[in-house]
Amino acid sequence: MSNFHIKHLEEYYQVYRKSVTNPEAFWEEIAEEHFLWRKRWNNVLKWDFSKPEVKWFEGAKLNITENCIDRHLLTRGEKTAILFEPNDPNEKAQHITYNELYKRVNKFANVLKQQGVKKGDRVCIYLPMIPELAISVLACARIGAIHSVVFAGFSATALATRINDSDCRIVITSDGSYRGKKTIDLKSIVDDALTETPNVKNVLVVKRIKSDIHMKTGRDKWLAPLLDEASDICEPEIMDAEDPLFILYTSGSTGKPKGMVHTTAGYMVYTAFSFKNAFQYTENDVYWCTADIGWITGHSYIVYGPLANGATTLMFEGAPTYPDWGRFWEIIQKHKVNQFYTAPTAIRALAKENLDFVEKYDLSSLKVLGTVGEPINEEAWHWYNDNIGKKKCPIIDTWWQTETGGIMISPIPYATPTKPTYATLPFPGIQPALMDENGNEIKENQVNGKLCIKFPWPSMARTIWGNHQRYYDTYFSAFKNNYFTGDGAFRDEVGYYRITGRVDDVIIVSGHNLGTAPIEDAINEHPAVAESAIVGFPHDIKGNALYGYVILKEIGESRNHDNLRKEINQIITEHIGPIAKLDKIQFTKGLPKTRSGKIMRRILRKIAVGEMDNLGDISTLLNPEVVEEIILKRL
Ligand code: 7RM
Repeated sequence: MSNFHIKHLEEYYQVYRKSVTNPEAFWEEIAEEHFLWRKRWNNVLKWDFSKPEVKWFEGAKLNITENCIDRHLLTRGEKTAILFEPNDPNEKAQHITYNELYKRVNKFANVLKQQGVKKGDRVCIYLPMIPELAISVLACARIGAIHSVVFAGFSATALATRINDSDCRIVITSDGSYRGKKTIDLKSIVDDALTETPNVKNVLVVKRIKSDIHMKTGRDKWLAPLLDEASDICEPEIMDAEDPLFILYTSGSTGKPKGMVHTTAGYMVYTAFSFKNAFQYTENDVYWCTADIGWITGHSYIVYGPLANGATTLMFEGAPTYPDWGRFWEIIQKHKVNQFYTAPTAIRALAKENLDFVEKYDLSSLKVLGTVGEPINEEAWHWYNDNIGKKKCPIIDTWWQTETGGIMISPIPYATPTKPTYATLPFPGIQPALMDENGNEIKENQVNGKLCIKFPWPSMARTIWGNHQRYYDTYFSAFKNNYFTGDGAFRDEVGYYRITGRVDDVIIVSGHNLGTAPIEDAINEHPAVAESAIVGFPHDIKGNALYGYVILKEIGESRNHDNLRKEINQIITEHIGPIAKLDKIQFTKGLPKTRSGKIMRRILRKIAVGEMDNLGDISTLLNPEVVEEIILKRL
C-alpha cells in the first residue's frame, strides 16, 4: 500500500483512516518519502484555529523549485516538463524539457536578482498563458521572492489594487497577448495601472506579439536581452517551511479582494500528493488543465503539483472557440492527452455546439476527466461522460478553493465509484464536517449543512496578506475551531458529499431550504435550455420566491416562451417538487460571470429585488454588457 498513490477503494479507506487517526505520522511519512529537504522539520504540525495559527513541517528547510525541477534532472532531464500549445494552431507547439526548464528558470531568477529583487519581496506577474508565466513563477520561488500572479484578463484598476495591496515593486508583463482572433494590448493596461501605483519602479516586458509599444525610459525593460546575458545557474534560496511562497487574490462577497497567503512546505507536499491521486498520473502521461495560471487551479495543478511529480503539463495559450469549437478536442488528439481538467462552464458551452466538433477527433488517449470551479449539473456531467470520456473515463468532480490550496473532496479515479453532481469523498487528511443552524456538527448522513473542515491540512492558506483579523473573521469566526468554507453541502447515505453552492445561495422558500444547484440542474435538463441561474426575492407568503434567469439554446429561441415557462416548472416539479417552482422566469442571452466563469448571483439577486442602482462594482465581470440586457428585460 502506498499513501502517495491510492489505487483501490479499499486502499482509499485504509489510507483515509490512517490519515485521520494519526495525521502527523501520515504526513510525515509522505514528506519523508517524496521530497528533497535541505533540513528536516522539528514538528510536523502545530495548530490553533482560535488564532488561527497553523504551521506544518516547522524547522524544515527546502526550495520548492529544487523539488519541481532539479531533482528530476538525472532521471527525466530530456522529458517534456511544459508542453506549450500556442493560440494559433499553425504555430509550432514547444516541448520544454526539464533540462531546459532548469536553465530558463535559473536565467530568469538571475535577472530578478540583478534587478534588485530579494527574498520576501513581492513580484507582480501579469502575463498571458505563455511559458514565461510558469517560468517567472518558478524564478520567484527560486530566489524566495513572493509571486502575486494577477490574471491577465483583469482591468487596470483591478491590477493596481492588487499591486498596491501587497506593495509589489516590480511587474512582469508582455507586449501583448493572443486570444482567439484578438490581440490584447496588455502593456497599455499595465501602463494605466501604474499611474496609480507609486512604488513600482521596474517593469520587465516579455515579447510575445512583437508589437511596437511604448517603453518608459528607466522603468520598462525588455526581458530577452537581460535573459541572454544571465547565467543559467542560480543556487536556490533555502527557505523555511513556513516562508510565504505566493499571494493570490480572491474576491469576497464584500470588500476589496483578499490576498490569500500560501507557504512553502505544506503547499508543496499537498499539491504533489493530491495531483498524483486525483489524476492517477503515470510516467509517460500528458496532463492538461485548461485553467489559467492566474487562478489557484493553475498554480496548483498546472505548475507546482504536476512539476513536483515530474509530469508533462500542457499549457494552452488560446481559447476553446478558436479557430472553432473543436480546438480542445483537436489538442487532445494532437498531444495524446491522458488527463483533462476543465470547468463546468466550459463543458456547458461546448455541449451547446454541434457534436461534429467532437466526433472529428480521436480522444482515445483520455484516461481521466476532471472538473472544478462550480457544481457540475447532471446534464453537463452526462455530456462529458458520454461524448468526451466515451463512458470509459472516470469524471472527477473536484471541490476546493483558493484558500484550500489543493483538492479537498473528489473521487480518486478508478477507486471511488462516481455519482453525477457529487464530489464524493474527502481526500486523505481532509476532515469535513456539516454544521446545522446552531453551529453544531451534524453527524448523520442524508443531511444538508454548512461545510466546514475541522482539522488543518498542509496546503491551507495561512493568512490574508496584511489583514490577519479579516482571515479570522471570514473563515474561523462562524464555527468555533473550524474552518468555514462558505459552501453548503449534502451528505448522502454512504457519506458522499454534494456541494450545493455558496451558503448565501441557499434560498428558504416556505421554510424549505433550497440549494440553487439542484434546481438549476433540473431546469438544464430541458432540451431547449443551455444554462440557468436561480435567485430568491421576497414574497409575502412564502418568505422568498424563486426568480430564474434562463439562457435558451437555438431550438428554444423559436418557441413560445410561455409554454417553455410551463415546461420548465413541470421539470422542476418532477425533479424536486412543486415547492421549487419558479415564480418568474426571465429568458436572457447571458449571465453575468466572473473571469473564472462563476455566475455572479449577487448581481442577479439585486436585479430580481429591484435594487438596480446598487449593483456594486461590475467592472471585473467577464461580460458586463449582459447586465444591461437583463435589467431592461426584468420581469
Ligand atoms: C478551485 C476554485 C471556490 C468556490 C468554492 C465553491 C466553488 C469549486 C467546486 C465548487 C461545486 C465543485 N477556487 N467550487 N469547485 N462547487 N463543486 N467541484 O474554484 O476560490 O476560485 O472558488 O468555487 O463554491 O467555494 S475558487
